[in-house]
Amino acid sequence: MITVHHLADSRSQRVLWLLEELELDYEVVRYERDRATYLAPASLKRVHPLGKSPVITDDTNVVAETGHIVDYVVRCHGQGRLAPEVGTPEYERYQYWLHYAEGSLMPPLLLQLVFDSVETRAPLLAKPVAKAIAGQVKKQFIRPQQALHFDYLESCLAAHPWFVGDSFTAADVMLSFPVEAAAARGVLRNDRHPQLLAFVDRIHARPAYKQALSRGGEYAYA
Ligand SMILES: N[C@@H](CCC(=O)N[C@@H](CS)C(=O)NCC(=O)O)C(=O)O
Repeated sequence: MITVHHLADSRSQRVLWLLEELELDYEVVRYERDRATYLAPASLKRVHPLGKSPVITDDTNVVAETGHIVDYVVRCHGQGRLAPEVGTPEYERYQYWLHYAEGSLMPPLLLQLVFDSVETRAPLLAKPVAKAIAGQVKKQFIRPQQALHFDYLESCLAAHPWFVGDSFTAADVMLSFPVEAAAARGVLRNDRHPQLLAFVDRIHARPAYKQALSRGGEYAYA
């Protein structure tokens, strides 16, 4: 039996969704974030030393890191569903997206969160300097990098509804979190990213996505 160690408002929502898409049996153990630090509780370190979510257990296996979890679940329990056939060009594209989502796309979104908090949490006297530095980093690095990645993703959806092609795959589940976060934070624009915004609408309409929300409890991906 798979157990998902699910941190509130986190990437682990994707794993619940994947399990629902595959109609697998699983249990959810929910963890709340610390209100002040927004970090996971120490109890999550009893499952994996980093104490990050998602992490799943499957009998004696402890599987961490979203891309690895998605790949593991599809390989071990998918029975050929939600992934292209190994050895095909589609399979290579699928693998690319599984790595790209956390490896390349999340960092510019995370950097924005970090520099937003540099601005808001700076002590009063240091605020003007903190704002000036954060503003420069956002202007010169973070926003151009976000534009580079999200314009690229937009172009990838021009010919097909899903990232690997005409069929929905676990790569779409993997990319959902950064694309949803970008939509919620105003990084995506109606005039510039209509395909990505339509992708968000499409995934939200899937019955398995809605079922995963009811299994995971309250979820604010922004
Ligand atoms: N690249 C990792 C990131 C894991 C991660 O940072 N998870 C966040 C939740 S979105 C977390 O556990 N944050 C709480 C903490 O760091 O204490 C993955 O995709 O699994």
